[in-house]
Amino acid sequence: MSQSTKLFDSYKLGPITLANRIVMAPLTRNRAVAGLVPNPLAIEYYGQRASAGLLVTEASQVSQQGQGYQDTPGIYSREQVAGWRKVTDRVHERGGRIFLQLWHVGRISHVSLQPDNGAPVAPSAVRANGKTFVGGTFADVSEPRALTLEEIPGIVESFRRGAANSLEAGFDGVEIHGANGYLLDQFAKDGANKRTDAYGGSIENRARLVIEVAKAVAATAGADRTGIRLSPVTPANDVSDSNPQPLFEHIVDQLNALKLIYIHVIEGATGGARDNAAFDYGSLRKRFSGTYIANNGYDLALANKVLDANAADLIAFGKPFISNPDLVERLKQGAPLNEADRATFYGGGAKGYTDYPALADAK
Ligand code: 8OZ
Repeated sequence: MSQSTKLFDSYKLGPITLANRIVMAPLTRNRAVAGLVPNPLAIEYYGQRASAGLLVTEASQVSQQGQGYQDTPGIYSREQVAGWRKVTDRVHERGGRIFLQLWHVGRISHVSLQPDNGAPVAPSAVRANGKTFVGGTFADVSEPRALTLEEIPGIVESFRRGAANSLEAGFDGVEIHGANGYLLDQFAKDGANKRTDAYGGSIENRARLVIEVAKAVAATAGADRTGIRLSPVTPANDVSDSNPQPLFEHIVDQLNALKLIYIHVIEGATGGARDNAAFDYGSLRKRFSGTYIANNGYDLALANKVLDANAADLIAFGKPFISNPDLVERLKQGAPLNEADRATFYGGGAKGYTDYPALADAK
C-alpha cells in the first residue's frame, strides 16, 4: 500500500476549512516592537507559513499584567490590533487560516514587566522555580501575590476583550493558552494552587477559572471559533498536579459542554519527552466531541500513525515550522528539513525568523 495521505487532506474546523491537517503550533519569538505591537516582519513570517492548514500565533498577552517575557506581543491595545490586522490580511491573501493564542502568564513574570513594577499575580503566593527573559537576560521569576476573589472577574474580562480584539484584527478564531504552567494551568494544578476559596481545593474549584474564561471567550468569539491548549503532565514552568487524569477529564467534560471547537493537547513534557508521566490522552479524545489537535515531538511517521489510528484529527508541529516555512510541502515530498538555529529563537530581527529558505529557493 502507498503511504497515508490523510495529513494532507482538507479538514472542516467548524465554519472554516483547513487545506490540510497540519497546524503550526504557537511559538514565542520575542520580536514585538514599541507598544508590544507585532513586528512588521511578522507579516512575512506568518505569510511564509500560510500553507499550514491552521496557524496559531505566538502566545499574546491579554493585558500588561499577563506579560512575562520581554518583547512578546499583546492583544489589548488599538495599536496591537492594527499590527495583527496586517498579519491576518497577509495570511488570508495566501489562503491560510490563523487563530491568535490568548495568554496570561500569571506567576511566570518579573516585576520589571508589571504595572507599577508590582508583583506578578498567581492563584497563591508561591514562587515558581524558574526563569524568565527580561532586559536581555535570564532572570528568576518574581515572587507573586495571590489574586483576590474580587480580581478574578477582571482576569476573565481580559481574556474576553482579547477575543473581541482578535476578531477585530481579522483572526479566524482564538486559542486560549491553558497550558505550560501559565495562569490558567496554575489555577488548575494543585502544585501551584493552594487557595481555600471557590477557586481552590477540589478539582471543580481549581478548574473554575479556565472554564469561566472558556465560557466568556466562546460567548464572544463563538464556541466554533474557540480552541484551547492544555498540557496535563508538563513540568514546564514548575507546574505539577498530584492527580492530573481526573482533573483534565473534568476540564475536558466542561469544555465539551461549552462546545469548544478544539482541544490542543501537549502530550508529555513540552518540547521534551512524550512519556515523562503516565496519562491516557485517548480518554480526553473520547470525551471531547470537537477536534483533537495532537502536539509534541511529532514527525511525519508518528503523525501518519496517529491519524490512521484516529487518535487525533490534526497534528501541530512547533520547532520544524521555525526553520521550514514550507514544512507542508517538505513533508509531502519527504524532503529534508532545515535545521533550526536556537540562538535566534527568542528576540532579534530577520535572521532566524524570515530568512529560512523554502525548497523552491534552493533550486
Ligand atoms: C518559550 C519561551 C517563552 C514562552 C509556552 C508561551 O511555553 C510559551 C513560551 C515558550 O507556552
